[in-house]
Amino acid sequence: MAQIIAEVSRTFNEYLLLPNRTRTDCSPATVDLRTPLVRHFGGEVSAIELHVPFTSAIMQAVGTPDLAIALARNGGLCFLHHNQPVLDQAAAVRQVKNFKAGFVTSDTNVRPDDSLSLLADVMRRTGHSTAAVTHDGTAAGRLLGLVTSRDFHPQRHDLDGPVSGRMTALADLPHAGPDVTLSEANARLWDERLDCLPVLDAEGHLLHLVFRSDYTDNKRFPNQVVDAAKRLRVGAGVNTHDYRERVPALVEAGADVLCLDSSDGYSDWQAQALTWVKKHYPEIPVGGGNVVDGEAFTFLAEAGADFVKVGVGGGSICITRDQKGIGRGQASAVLDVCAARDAFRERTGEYVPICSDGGLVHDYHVALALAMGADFVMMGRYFARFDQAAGAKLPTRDGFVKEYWGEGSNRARNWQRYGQGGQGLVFEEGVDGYVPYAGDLNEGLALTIAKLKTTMVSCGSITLPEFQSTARLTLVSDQSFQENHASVTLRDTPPTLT
Ligand code: RVP
Repeated sequence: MAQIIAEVSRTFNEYLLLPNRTRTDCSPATVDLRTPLVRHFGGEVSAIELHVPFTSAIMQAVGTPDLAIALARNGGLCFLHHNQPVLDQAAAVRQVKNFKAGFVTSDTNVRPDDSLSLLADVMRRTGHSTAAVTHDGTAAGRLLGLVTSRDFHPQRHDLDGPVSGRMTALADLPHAGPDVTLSEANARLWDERLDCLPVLDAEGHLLHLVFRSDYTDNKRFPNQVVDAAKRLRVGAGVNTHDYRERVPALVEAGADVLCLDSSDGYSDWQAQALTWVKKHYPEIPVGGGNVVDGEAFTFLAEAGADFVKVGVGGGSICITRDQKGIGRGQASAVLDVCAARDAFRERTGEYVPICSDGGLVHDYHVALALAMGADFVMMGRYFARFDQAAGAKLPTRDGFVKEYWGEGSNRARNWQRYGQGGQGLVFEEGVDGYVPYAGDLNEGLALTIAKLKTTMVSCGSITLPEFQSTARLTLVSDQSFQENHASVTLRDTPPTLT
């Protein structure tokens, strides 16, 4: 007969934090959100630390190089998805690793014989007013000159004429060589009163542009997560099917960490893949999951997982529970797995971080997941709402939305994530829909971080380990849950609708 687990499966909405005494040294300015990403010996520092406990979901609708750059600059990490050809995923990783703050890869490029009207079209499309003129019209072509929107006027110049007639030719253009540092480039922008400094390789091919308007940009992100060479860190998803081809390409491209991503990670396939990665690429950390109980955590930790992802069926686009009757309330899953993580540390001396993945609906759910013991969270819906995410931004009657679809939906058809017998995706485990558009990641994430810090301050904590060891949680009844929300007629709600 089946074993019945006596404990009810609970989710984040069923809990609240009690305030603890707030000491005078507790303030949002003193809260430190650093957290370990990968396995390490207790008492030591993890080889990769996040500066804020946020990672983005391994999903087509979410991860892009732009999102990875923005998230790493804010202290978190993006896992670029593997539901794409190996070469495309490796190219995306390379794009993030090649990003140099202040050094921009030109996206507005023309050839010298292109017409001014074509140049105007390109500028309209990219929204940028400085174009590189290269021999082949690409961002890496031999630089012949620069042309800006100030160099031509539709009423004064023949738009059928060539770009070369209005550009500033390379001979008259201050430029720098490949070894220039950002501070040297910035100094030249000011000393020589330039708006833009092209950086060229030894053969004269364009590498980057440095703009005066980006001067302060670097100072905006004191929390960046970077590797030893000061390049932004980025993660990459892998599956248990093509890892023998995918992992080498991702490592070669410079991925900092991998994650085996499956809707059910408690499997021999996952243990075999972990063993293979550890044998062939011992230097690259690799996480495993997803799991929902301590037994499965211990299985993956013993197989070598460097972190373990928790969550089955709680994702906002996920219908696995409806379709297969499999899953567990996310709060119960996190609590159970974290207890197993602590027991594993007691037994082996090794700390294997836990990621709470999916089902975080409100910002305060992040605080609950962390208080329950998660080391970091992974979110899909949350990040899908931002400009930097992959889904298209679409207008509706009430404003803008972004597309967001599950990896188990017909749109993504990520059959490798869903063990349906190796015959492709037989039935959907995810839906395809929309989320409200939320603008720029930099602003949205700052707000969520601000809320997390003030929650921790109320709980009398200034570090995540302190928060986890001192947090007091209470279960809420349905009735008391109603009190979470405002109970007046809101000023912006038309009275007829109440
Ligand atoms: P959410 O943040 O609630 O949108 O959940 C995102 C998580 O949902 C992902 O990280 C993944 O674990 C899971 N997911 C992704 N696709 C699907 C699906 O189609 N069922 N589920």
